[in-house]
Amino acid sequence: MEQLVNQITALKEEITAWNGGDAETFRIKYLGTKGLVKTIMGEMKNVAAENKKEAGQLLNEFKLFTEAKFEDLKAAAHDSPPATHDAIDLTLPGDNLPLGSRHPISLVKNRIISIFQRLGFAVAEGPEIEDDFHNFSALNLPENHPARDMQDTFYISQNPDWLLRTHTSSVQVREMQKGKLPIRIICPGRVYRNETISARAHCFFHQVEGLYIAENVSFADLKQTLYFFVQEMFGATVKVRFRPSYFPFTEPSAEMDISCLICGGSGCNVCKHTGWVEILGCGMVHPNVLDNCGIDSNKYTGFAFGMGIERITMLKYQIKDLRLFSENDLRFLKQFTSAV
Ligand code: 2NL
Repeated sequence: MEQLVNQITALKEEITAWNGGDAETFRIKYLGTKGLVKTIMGEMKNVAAENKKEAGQLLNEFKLFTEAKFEDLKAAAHDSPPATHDAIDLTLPGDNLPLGSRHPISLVKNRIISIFQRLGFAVAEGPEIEDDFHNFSALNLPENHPARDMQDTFYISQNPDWLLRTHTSSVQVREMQKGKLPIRIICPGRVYRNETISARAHCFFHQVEGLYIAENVSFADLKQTLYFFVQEMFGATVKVRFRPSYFPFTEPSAEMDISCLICGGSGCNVCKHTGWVEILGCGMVHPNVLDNCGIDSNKYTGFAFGMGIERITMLKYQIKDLRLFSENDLRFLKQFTSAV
């Protein structure tokens, strides 16, 4: 055993100091079928039974050591120019490093953020793994509401109370619970819904929600804020309209349309010949939601809205298939090299 240890130590020193030639010469000498590694492996049969385990480990470690040295020699040969290489021309320009570009979702998200920041909205963020209260209960979604259904929500199997957030409203609930008023925030982030993937649906997407709570906040404030937003986002000539809608967390609720960017309102395929395209949902925060989050609904009112960033991006760039956003095809991504 002692002899084996000594032999291996000596061989390791020899290998570390190796300058006997190229990687192939090394391989033949140490790792070939008649190489020294094979030979020394043969020593196993002379090792006493009680030392076999230790010897086996030693030999194995030695083999790995030798193989690593072989890989190093190969890599070094690859990195260094052949001996006959001409002198390097230091006057040549360097290699260009390819520049990346921002993802279109990031570009549009940043644009949305900067528009709302000019109106005094701060950005708030929160966890993507949420509990039932922040994602559903606080938002006036009754226990048996279909949105809680397994079909829509990804639940975390470890704990039936945990789920992947289905909207960033949960971040706004957390802000409201802090109790610092007034609140004027937007919440960008990734959200998850259990949908079959297609050109129009994905199991995750990105959202920006907004919330403004203070005394005397009215629906007129909501309309003007969102009108300002679309003008900054899509241009001064864009028109808006509000249609009545329903969300459990707002009352009254509305959906906002903008005049079709493609045909300007005269009717085309994009707007399905209506002249209008839907871009977001909104409404006055339901008093139950304020109460659930510890805010006095007799004193305070607020408005809220939510939009899908993918949807805004598709409208802005006329992108027809949602899957392009998550496939990471450079031919697609390279088209967005400048800021929006
Ligand atoms: C949509 C519609 C909406 C909200 C989100 C909200 C949040 C709180 C309280 C009340 Cl904390 N409302 N958010 C309100 C109306 C619509 O989203 O279509 N999103 C993609």
